[in-house]
Amino acid sequence: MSRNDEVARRLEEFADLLAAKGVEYKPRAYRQAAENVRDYPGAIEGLADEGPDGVQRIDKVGDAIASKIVEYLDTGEMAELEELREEYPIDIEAITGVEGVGPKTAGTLYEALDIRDLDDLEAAAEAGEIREVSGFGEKTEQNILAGIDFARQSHERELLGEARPYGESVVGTLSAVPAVEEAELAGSLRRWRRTIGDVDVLVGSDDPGTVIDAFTDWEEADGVIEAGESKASVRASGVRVDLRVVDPAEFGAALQYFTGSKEHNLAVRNRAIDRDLKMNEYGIFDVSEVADDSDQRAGERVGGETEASMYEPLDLEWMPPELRENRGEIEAAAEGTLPDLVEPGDLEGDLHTHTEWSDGELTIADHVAAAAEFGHDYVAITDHATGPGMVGGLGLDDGELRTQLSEIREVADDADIEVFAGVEANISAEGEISVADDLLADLDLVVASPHAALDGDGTDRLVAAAEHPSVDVIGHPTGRYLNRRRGLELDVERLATVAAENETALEVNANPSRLDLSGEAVKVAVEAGATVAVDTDAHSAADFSLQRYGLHTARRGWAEPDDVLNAWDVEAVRAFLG
Ligand code: DGT
Ligand code: CA
Ligand code: CA
Ligand code: ZN
Repeated sequence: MSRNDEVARRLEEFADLLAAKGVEYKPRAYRQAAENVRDYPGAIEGLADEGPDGVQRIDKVGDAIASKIVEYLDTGEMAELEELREEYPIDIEAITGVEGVGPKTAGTLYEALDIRDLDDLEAAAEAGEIREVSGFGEKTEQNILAGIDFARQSHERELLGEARPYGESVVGTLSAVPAVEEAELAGSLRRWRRTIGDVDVLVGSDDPGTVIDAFTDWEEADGVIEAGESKASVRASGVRVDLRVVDPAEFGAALQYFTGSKEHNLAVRNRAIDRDLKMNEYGIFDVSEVADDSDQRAGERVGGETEASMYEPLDLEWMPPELRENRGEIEAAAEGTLPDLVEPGDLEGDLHTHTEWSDGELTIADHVAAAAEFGHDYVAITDHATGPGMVGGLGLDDGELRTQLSEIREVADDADIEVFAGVEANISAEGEISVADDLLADLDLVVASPHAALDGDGTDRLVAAAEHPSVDVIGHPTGRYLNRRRGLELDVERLATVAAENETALEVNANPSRLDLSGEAVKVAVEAGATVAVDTDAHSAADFSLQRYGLHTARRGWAEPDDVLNAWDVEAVRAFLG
């Protein structure tokens, strides 16, 4: 986390705690300052070198706030914030994550009922205590109760796309330490799960002390939670990072164990028990001759240096981490029928992207150049059409789309890569497409996405869209935003069957806030014969690199290169688009 983000977070907490206390106006000033600090393009510590006057060059940062920022950068604390935290010892970020509960309400509930966290809030709501507080009623209490589970999920689990860069950074740092023989991510991050409880890192080394020191000195760590002889945990930008250092001879066993999932490990371990083998984080052991197996390393060791050596004695092929969810991978590994998963290098293009014509950043020419620079052979320009869900004049009407189409053709003539002229049309609640049929027919590629009425069952409307002769891709099918909005419920199998019949692809939107379809849904879709498209929905040059999150999500859905439209070459894609 940049220091700008760090400062902004503290100012936001300041604002919330002031509001909890019932202070007026000031919270707003702190919040505006926080926003501008976060958006300030330079490093705030550079400004702070000149003292409070330097920091005040940021808009809406007055002298009081500027002094607190400088104080924080100098000492690591804001004394007044610490006082407020003592006065209101509440997890304000978690509590205000419940829909309808603002900081002021959180303050009132603390004063009246000593509610400090989500557990307290839930208990009080269940006991009917909240409705007794003045200003609250039974309805409010029910709403709070209904919102707690969702808030809990959002609060506790970090998005894959936020946690992964920290994980990679720490593995990079540790790999550079000479005492480190091997360093790898483990846990849900290695399995590319869409949300992450904590980051697990595993190192093989004969000198754990040196590794632990390097880890606790990692420059992105905000603080050390605990540090022992072979284990340590730090916090980086609100994410907990757990390190374990193991004997290099046992690295494979530990990697297998700590990659999980728990469900996968349980099923594999049962298979071991059936064969008189015992497996744990130290290895896999033949215990048929062992009477007392309280010693974890008892018996004859038959594997453990590499991960594959943990599976071999069980007659199992090595399984890519994305598959390890006990969803049939163990049976497939036993039968030798594991999928040949799509690989990062297989993707040749991106079929859902935005330019400045709607809400993207770049001109068409610059956007195409950025796609080529990223390494793509083709890119589709799919700016938003106007229609349901497009607020504030965001989308293009049919006339504007026609004008854009001719400009796309001009850019395409001079481009080094293939450019598909497209649109992202909206699917109405009734399943209609928000662009005229003759225009749709003139475009190379039509992405149709739901952007409004994103609750309830969406299968019928998406089926109708998939049957439209010009629609090529259903964009972010459920419309979910992880931790924020559940999106549509779908009968994926029915949708995928119709999509397969109509040569319509289903998107795996790679944006880490979406990852829509999910891995589970991809598995159902490809089994039903549908093709998926792993697209970034890029709005800037940097966004092209988000594709890997979609790719690994598709791998979690057992997708092979044939199942993925943009793993095909340009002629094959053109044929699919018809
Ligand atoms: P997370 O952190 O909630 O996103 O999910 P994981 O899968 O990273 O889980 P975590 O961090 O609690 O533990 C890392 C791995 O360690 C987990 O995937 C499997 C292994 N593990 C942890 N606890 C147990 C356990 O009680 N039994 C077994 N078989 N494996 C465990
Ligand atoms: Ca974990
Ligand atoms: Ca962990
Ligand atoms: Zn889009």
